[in-house]
Amino acid sequence: MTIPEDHPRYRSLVTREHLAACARSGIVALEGLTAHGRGEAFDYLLGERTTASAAEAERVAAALLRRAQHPVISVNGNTAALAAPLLAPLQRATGAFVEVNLFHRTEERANTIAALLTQHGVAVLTGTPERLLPLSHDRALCLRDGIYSADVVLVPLEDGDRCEALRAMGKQVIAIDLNPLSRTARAATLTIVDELTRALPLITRAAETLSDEECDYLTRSIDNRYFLKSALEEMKQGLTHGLD
Ligand code: PTJ
Repeated sequence: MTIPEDHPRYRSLVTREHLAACARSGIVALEGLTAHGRGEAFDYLLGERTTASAAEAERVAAALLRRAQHPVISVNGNTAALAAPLLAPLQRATGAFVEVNLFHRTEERANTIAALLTQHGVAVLTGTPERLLPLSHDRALCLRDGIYSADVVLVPLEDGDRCEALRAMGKQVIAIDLNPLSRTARAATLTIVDELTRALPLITRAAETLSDEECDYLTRSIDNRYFLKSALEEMKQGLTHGLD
């Protein structure tokens, strides 16, 4: 259908149409549509904007990626559908590897997503995935030279057990998750409570502009609970004053 540009929820409706089309072409898992709906609900409470604490977290994320020896951006179906054009600039600014890692994994989906990313100028890691993470589902499958060897992993938008497994392996994990109460958000080294397509350009910009000294300073001690509490505080304000 054609969505009228003057509809008050134009951007949201266009995004939903796009995700539905990506579900039909196999990029997004059907379950990914419900995950998106949950994200939208939290974003409403944030006022659909980047809060000051999220902007701060985005600078810390940029610093972590810049300081990493082997940074990897893990991409799932929703991330590819929503943000494929935003990943190549982030990869250039941080030198991160990009690996496709899926919960609802089929080889066909993984290849379709890798092809989409490549079309958008992303250098996607290739190879034969091995069951290298201590998980009983297919997110365990990853590349030895990719996520398995990473010291810093950026995991946009996912469920929590892999984040916990990566942390247990001694890796630093940066999550982008609109739900500050999710397992991922709580287990990560650093959680950015912001919408993915707002967050990625801000991380890229910070990675391009931070000095080495600023990166050292920002990564010296990271208080994830502060970022989660700040996001919850913003959401409480959204609930309290939503009708003012
Ligand atoms: O592509 P696959 O097969 O790997 O599957 C990906 C999904 C997203 C289906 C899978 O990882 C999943 O089920 O995730 P969850 O457990 O629903 O977690 C997704 C989290 O991302 C939720 O906490 C949402 O609030 C949040 N979220 C959804 N959309 C966005 C978001 N956070 C930031 N930006 C968004 N656009």
